[in-house]
Amino acid sequence: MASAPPGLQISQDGYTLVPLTTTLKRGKATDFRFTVNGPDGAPVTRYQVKHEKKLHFIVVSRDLGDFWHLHPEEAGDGVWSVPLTLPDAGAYRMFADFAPEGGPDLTLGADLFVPGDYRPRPLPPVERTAQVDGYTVTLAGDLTAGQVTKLVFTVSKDGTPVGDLEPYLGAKGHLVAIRAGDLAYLHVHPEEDTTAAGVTFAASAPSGGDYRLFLDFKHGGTVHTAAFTVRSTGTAAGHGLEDAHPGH
Ligand SMILES: [Cu+2]
Repeated sequence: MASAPPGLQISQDGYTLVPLTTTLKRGKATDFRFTVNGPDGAPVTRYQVKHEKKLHFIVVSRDLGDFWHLHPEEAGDGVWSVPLTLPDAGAYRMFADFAPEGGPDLTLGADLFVPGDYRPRPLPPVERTAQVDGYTVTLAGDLTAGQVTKLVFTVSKDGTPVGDLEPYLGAKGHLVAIRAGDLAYLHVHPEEDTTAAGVTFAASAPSGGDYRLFLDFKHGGTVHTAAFTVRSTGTAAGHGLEDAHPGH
């Protein structure tokens, strides 16, 4: 059996994600804590550094309308701690993206909940351009099921390409891609750019269907996040998702 895409499991290869709480109060700043327990059952304390950090912590609302990319601090004894405020009621997915020392690259996922009246938002339509904080970000390239493809993002402001993006996590940008419907987490790798104006990634979609892409880039000392809905072509996993989106 082919292995599942990352992010769908709370436990894999002997490593288990253990949130110390999974229910948060709406709008309340929380010291969110979790451990990754290893094959011996104890919290992992030694990690490899990937993209300048030992652990990348992503939270999305399950409707993919909200996204956070945070870097928790080690509070000691393998306990990770991060300030987290979830503004709306609903269901959320947390991801821990890491590699234990001597262990595999893993992305484990767990659900979080905020009680209250919940109105899920529809996935935004497929678009090549996104606006964020006064920047316009344009996407070139496509996702194709079962193939590695290049995605190139160009950032501009007031109609002029931004040529002086600042390094963020060891590259000119950081990309997280998540499949709509089950929140599978794609492995995406930054590529060395041959052109100054673009930020390039190599991505591989496990199936056809819709994905939400979150590009973090740094400019003016601030990290900005541009989000795109992208439809992957092809049917590597055989879903026939085209029929599930009448009107698109
Ligand atoms: Cu990170």
